Amino acid sequence: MAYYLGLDSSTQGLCALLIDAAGGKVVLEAAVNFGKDLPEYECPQGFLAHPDPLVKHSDPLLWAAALDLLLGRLRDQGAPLAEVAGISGSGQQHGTVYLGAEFATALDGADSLVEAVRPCLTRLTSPIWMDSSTSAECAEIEAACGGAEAVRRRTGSSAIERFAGPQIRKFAKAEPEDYADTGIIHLVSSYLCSLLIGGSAPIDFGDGAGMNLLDLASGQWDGPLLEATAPGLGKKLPPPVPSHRVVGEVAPYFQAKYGLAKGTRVVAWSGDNPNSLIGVGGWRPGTAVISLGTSDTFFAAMPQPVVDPDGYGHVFGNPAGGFMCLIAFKNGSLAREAVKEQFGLSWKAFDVDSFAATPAGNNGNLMLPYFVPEITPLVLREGPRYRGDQDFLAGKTPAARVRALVEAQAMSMRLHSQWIGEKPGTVRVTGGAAKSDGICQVLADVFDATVERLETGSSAALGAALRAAHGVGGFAWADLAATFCACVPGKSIRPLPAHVAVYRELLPRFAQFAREG
Ligand code: XUL
Repeated sequence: MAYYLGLDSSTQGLCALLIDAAGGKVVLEAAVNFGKDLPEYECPQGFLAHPDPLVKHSDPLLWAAALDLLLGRLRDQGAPLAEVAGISGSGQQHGTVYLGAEFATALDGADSLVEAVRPCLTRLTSPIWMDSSTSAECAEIEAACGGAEAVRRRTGSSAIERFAGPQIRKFAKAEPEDYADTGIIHLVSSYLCSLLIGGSAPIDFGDGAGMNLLDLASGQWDGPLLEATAPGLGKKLPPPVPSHRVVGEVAPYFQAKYGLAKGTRVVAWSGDNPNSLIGVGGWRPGTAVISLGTSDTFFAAMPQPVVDPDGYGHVFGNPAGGFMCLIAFKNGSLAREAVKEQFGLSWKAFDVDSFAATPAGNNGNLMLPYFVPEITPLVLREGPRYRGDQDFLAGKTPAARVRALVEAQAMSMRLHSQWIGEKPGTVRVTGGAAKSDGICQVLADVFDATVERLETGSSAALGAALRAAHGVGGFAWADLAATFCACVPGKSIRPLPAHVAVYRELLPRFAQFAREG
């Protein structure tokens, strides 16, 4: 029997999912929570405390410790590790790890991953995707490379605070000696992949595109951007490779300690969003994915790397080939919870009753739900804005406020995803709020697309396991998606033509309000 293992190192933990690809079954799952299981690293929510709220770093040793702990748990649970044929993984995007050149052989003869990595670190902490402290560096990089649009055209994104390039520049400027001592800079994904193969692993196109350094057209590091970012950077980055590439075999360390078989192949790791695209079955254009979480995200496979003229969306490599877009909205569950709390509503009152009590289009009552500063569109002055009748403005109609919020979230996603060119025929919705029929009906009507719902809780880990099965076992994407990413039967929601017409008319008015907002 050949099993495939997917690992997912997210902001707050590391989890594993083992599949039997031929049998079409998830065999087992296991997880480590950074705060609960490894409190000594002082990252209860996945990052270290820092007096500047814009700075968010984590401890790269924590991620190494978690890998040892998780594999130990799998072994102790009796997971058939000796029968694993292939492994791949997922890492939170954009985080960087700074190491000396000796990292490539650090695992030889080591007793633990932490002890192997510790002497190699040239920077003790790793900036992660939540860091937004590099606005100056973004401006410098854009100025040196012909402006935001030029950077966008080449890399798929404007220079973005959390992306690896601006973060590397900040380090090179602030600590030039430590930067000079740095022989290899890894992403979280390629760092953990390196540990598994006992060498320095390449960076895949999926995660590499989140660095402001990869030329999307050629799949190579972009010379002028490397130069604008930091001195000698080209020599410190691992080579970029397609995401399906087998990059090595598990190191003897993992054979001796956890019983993985010699010859177990490792497929390049990728970022959590590219992995999730695969894990929810969105590998080919036509199906978009909306993940309703703390932040909401919209992502979809794209045949061509078109870029967002407004600069909010990102283009990453699609692990199944081609490209994917990703658009993130900060006011997701955060805003839904704020409205629920404001009116003391139960989830039933929010999710069900509010939609029954109000019509599609909400009698023209509109909201811009900026409970926290928004990134898409960029709105720094927080606080929701309202437009509508007296009772609505006075907050006397809680159901209308709920509908206004959900319609605003859906219309904003529709407006800010139009640049990808293709209107999806199907939208797959995941995350906590996907259980609400009311929210899903609004999404179906605003997008004029069938909404399908998925049960997968760990889409990134599943995506990684499916990528291992594809890259090592040769399983076809269509077969893997049909088996592992089927939508929940009887839970799909079709658009209602009368509602579709209402939103078609409302959308320009909402767009105008958002522009004035
Ligand atoms: C995407 C992003 C996050 C991280 C962490 O650009 O910053 O989704 O990948 O999940």
